[in-house]
Amino acid sequence: MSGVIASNLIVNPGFEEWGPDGPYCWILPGSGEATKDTEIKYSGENSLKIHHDDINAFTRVYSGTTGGKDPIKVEKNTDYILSFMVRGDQIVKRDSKSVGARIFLQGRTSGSSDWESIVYYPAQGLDGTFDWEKVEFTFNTGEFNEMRIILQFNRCTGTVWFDDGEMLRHAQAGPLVESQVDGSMVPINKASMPTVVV
Ligand SMILES: [Ca+2]
Repeated sequence: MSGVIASNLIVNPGFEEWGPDGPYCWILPGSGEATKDTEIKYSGENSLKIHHDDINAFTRVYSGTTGGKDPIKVEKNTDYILSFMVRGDQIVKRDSKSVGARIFLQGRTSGSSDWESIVYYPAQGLDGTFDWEKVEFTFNTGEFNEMRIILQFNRCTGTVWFDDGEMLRHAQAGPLVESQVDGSMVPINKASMPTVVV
């Protein structure tokens, strides 16, 4: 597997695969209604649609990987780009503290059970009616090597759709390759560089 180039880290990123409990590798707790939409989608056959009639409803859709429980693995102190295509219809927030639609990213270090907030994007959330738009931001993983994405639709009425999620290692960091030192996945310019302890 040497020379592997980094690719999308999100499993089922376009909400194409669904099981009895929702989209494969996504978790759907909350009081809103999250469903598969086969008519309004950005690409493929399906999108994730969240609809609220109750302005107090909140929905948080959590990313996972195999089985929906494992976090997304990333490299520490590295830039990544996260994006989703998002569409909104008549989203009305309850008040100025309401989130509406936004992407919430959390991180933690392997072995820790506590997730910490990294980014809310956009901070003020999306509302109103808008056609498919790409919501994208770059973040640095810092000391975290595990990530969890939460698609939020909180304290608002209306409908939001998500499709085509993508989490990529930032291009400037170069592709990941297998280290000749210990077999881990590292940036290509560090692949053959042994760790020196002085
Ligand atoms: Ca799709």
